[in-house]
Amino acid sequence: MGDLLLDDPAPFVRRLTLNRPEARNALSTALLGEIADALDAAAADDAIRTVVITGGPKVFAAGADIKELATRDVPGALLDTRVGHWSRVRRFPKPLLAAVAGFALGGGCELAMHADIVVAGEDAKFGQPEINLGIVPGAGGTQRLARLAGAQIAMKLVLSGEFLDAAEAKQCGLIAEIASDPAARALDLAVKIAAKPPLAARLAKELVLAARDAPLDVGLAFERKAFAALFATADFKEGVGAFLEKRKPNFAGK
Ligand code: DAK
Repeated sequence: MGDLLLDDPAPFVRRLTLNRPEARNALSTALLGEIADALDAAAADDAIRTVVITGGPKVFAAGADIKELATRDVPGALLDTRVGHWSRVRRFPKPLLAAVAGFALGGGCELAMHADIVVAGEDAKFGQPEINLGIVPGAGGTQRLARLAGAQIAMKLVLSGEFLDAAEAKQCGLIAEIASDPAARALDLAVKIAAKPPLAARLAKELVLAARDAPLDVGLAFERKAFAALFATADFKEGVGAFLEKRKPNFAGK
């Protein structure tokens, strides 16, 4: 079996399962490349509307592969192919969910933060312990953690290497939900989202990301345009028609 397992557990839903238990799902460059390739493929496939990424029952991902990092020098870090892999993960345009059980550390926490919705198990632990290795987070950890959880929590994690448990992660807004079975709950949400009109879902994702990253005026202008554009879609007619005819909508993504 490979380090990344792909399956489609429900119509329109693809699941990516990290499968390097012997290395605690450490994100080797090869594995990160496989994740980026899988997301690119899902982005290009009309039969996929949402993606769920998950790990094992005890570890989501323990970060970059420290054995690989051990040989890194400055030019190697600057020219690292990982940078391109991470930007492909970041550009994935469809709703991306993460189901986190156990440890999500370093690059593993950064991977979870690339998801649009994170569902965590009660035993989940989030951290950016790179400081213990003499480095800092390199895949957006300092920036995303500060934006999602606030500067105080980001400072605490990045400077001390301490972890947040699931309840703390929920309280500071790092995750959406805690569930007894995070994989099942994330799949449940993915199925629900996959039944929504895909064009509206993609724009909704972009808009909420803009709320985090762009000034309010820019975000509001973008929302007005996206809102108007969606009136031109067949899915809008289908949604309204289904409501008026008291039936379930069937969205085609057109
Ligand atoms: N890399 C490689 N191997 C790992 C690993 C990792 N991150 N984490 C665990 N392993 C391996 C261990 O070496 C051990 O291997 P063997 O000795 O059996 O050969 C095996 O997995 C089991 O590990 P443990 O015995 O430690 O397992 P436990 O269940 O007791 O503990 C743990 C699980 C996840 C709490 C612990 O393993 C742990 O603390 N792991 C390290 C976590 C960590 O420090 N993560 C930060 C890594 S640095 C970049 C962008 C981003 C990054 C880099 C570059 N660019 C854009 C250039 C990111 C950097 C990082 O994430």
